[in-house]
Amino acid sequence: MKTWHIFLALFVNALAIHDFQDLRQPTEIISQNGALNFTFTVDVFRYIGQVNYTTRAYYYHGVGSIPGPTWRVKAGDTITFTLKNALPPGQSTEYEHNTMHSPDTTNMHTHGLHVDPYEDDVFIEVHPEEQHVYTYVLPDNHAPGMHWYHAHHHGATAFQVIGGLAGAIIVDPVDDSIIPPELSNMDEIVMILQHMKFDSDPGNGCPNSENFVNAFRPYSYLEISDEIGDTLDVNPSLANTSLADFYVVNGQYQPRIQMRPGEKKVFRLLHAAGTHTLEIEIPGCNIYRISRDGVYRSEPTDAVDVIVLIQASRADIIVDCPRPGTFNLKSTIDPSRDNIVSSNVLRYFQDPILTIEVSGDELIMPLPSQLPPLPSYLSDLQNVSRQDIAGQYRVDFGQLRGPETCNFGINGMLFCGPDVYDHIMTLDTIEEWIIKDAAPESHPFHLHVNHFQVISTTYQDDPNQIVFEIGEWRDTLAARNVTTIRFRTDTFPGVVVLHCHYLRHEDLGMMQVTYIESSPETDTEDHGTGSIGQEAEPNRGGIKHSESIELHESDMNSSGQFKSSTYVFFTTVMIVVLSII
Ligand SMILES: *[C@@H]1O[C@H](CO)[C@@H](O)[C@H](O)[C@H]1NC(C)=O
Ligand SMILES: *[C@@H]1O[C@H](CO)[C@@H](O)[C@H](O)[C@H]1NC(C)=O
Ligand SMILES: *[C@@H]1O[C@H](CO)[C@@H](O)[C@H](O)[C@H]1NC(C)=O
Ligand SMILES: *[C@@H]1O[C@H](CO)[C@@H](O)[C@H](O)[C@H]1NC(C)=O
Ligand SMILES: *[C@@H]1O[C@H](CO)[C@@H](O)[C@H](O)[C@H]1NC(C)=O
Ligand SMILES: *[C@@H]1O[C@H](CO)[C@@H](O)[C@H](O)[C@H]1NC(C)=O
Ligand SMILES: [Cu+2]
Repeated sequence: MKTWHIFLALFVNALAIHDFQDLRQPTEIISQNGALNFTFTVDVFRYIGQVNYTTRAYYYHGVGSIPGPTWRVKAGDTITFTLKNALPPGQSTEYEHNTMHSPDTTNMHTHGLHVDPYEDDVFIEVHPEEQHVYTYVLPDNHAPGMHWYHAHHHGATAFQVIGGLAGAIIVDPVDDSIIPPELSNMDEIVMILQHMKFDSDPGNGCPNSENFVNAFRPYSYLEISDEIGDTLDVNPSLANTSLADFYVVNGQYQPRIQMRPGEKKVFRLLHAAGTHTLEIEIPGCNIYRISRDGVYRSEPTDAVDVIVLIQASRADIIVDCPRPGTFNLKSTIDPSRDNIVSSNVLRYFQDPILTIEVSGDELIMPLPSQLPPLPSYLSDLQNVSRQDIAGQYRVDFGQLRGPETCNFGINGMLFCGPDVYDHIMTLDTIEEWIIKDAAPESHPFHLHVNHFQVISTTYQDDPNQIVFEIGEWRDTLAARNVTTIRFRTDTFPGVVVLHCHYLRHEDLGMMQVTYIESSPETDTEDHGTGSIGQEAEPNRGGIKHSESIELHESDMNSSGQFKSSTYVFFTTVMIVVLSII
């Protein structure tokens, strides 16, 4: 695709950012001859814009920016990435597990990339004055698409991502000819949506618990900063004191773009956040979705009214506005979608987020009739037969039982540590998982390294499949009711982390580790440290959780439902496991 190679980020720090300025593209770092070798330094940063505040940012060649520069690579490339932590030492690093802690310890996660989990290892800790070199080797058949990178130190993820430590990763096709000419003729515009919140909103907490921290609600950056014990002075200064809660695009408040009537552009939307769900509309313009979470559909959708962007998700959309005028890209809360999106406080209204000025001569641009094909690791799993499914697992998002009723966990438990595997899989086989969420709010389920295909759902309130589509590939899914997913354990043995991408829940323990073995029972790699618990299996480095939480085929009927007796059994097992712990 034709890219806007606009390298204006050098000026970002020097210029005040006013609304209705032209949208800038983040600086791009582009691979050459199959290699991308660069360094980011995490340091204190004063963001200047609709609000001025002190946070942390990625510095590239001495220039800090929110969001960080875009990494632009191709399948088969090697990314040699040095992450330096230049934050001042001295903040407390003592902490309790599954609490918000260590504001100055960081690391890197490549959200959506299909790479070795021992490189994309979120348990690496880069402390102040330390550095780590990550070497990501993209497989030769990596699908083209947009992903993102963000800090992912358990306990500091929400704080650092909401604070701005995030940016885009674009995987371009090796062979441009797989992009249909109708698409390659369109300008593409990266739009990274980040949330800036400096007011306090009591929201829905857990009134009967001292542990008020776990509920679903948007927290202000100041609250999270207080809670994590950050000693850096955020010192926010708002340009408009009535405007303390807003989204920015590529770091800009209400920027604008120009288009000609009928012109089609590709907007690459990235929701680089961990709280809200956005419902993006552009009244007066046509929207055709061509990908989600960095994976192309087989063809563009028909024109759609709304693009739901849950936490962490991406959507590439083709947009055209037939008539001259000014049009708003906005996030709405339409009551007709109350049941569809989720009846909680995490929906978000902002009009506009960005404006589109349409003027000049009309352009007629056709839509592509088909989109680039998917690689073999994303081959359709909807019709595979039952005997081809090697493993099954269930991820049940819910509240813990017991006094701390506000704590959310997975399968009744909080995160147990990096070396405790809740499910073991075999390389190059097909897995079928059930994602269950009984709450009216929907926890966003995220799986590391491996995209998954949505197979079926019992959720009946979204017949037009606005939030997710049966058959599509995702890396983050709004969990509703009972949804079945499948994926192939392709290429990479090792740990597979899963967690809630309402990032505060992740920090507080809504996370698990599963594991892909090279072959059944004969894993020869030894990467883990195996320090937690008894019965460590030396070949694997870690230990496996109780067998009883494995899901067996007989537990599930053909529509992907759990039998209620099984559920009661699981619940009992969980309570026993918890009381042992
Ligand atoms: C990456 O660049 C650094 C600094 O120029 C150099 O020392 C290092 O050898 C390079 N690494 C690779 C893998 O090219
Ligand atoms: C933010 O900082 C810029 C640059 O120093 C300054 O021009 C602007 O007045 C500041 N805005 C507020 C609201 O303090
Ligand atoms: C300040 O923000 C409020 C709330 O968004 C808005 O109504 C008002 O017009 C803004 N004032 C200025 C001067 O921009
Ligand atoms: C899967 O099977 C269904 C029903 O037999 C059929 O309608 C559908 O086209 C098949 N899908 C694929 C991708 O083969
Ligand atoms: C959830 O699934 C159950 C069982 O299939 C169904 O009765 C119920 O209507 C579903 N709820 C929604 C909101 O779709
Ligand atoms: C599966 O469970 C659902 C909900 O309990 C039920 O409606 C359906 O009939 C069951 N299907 C089979 C094949 O048992
Ligand atoms: Cu959650």
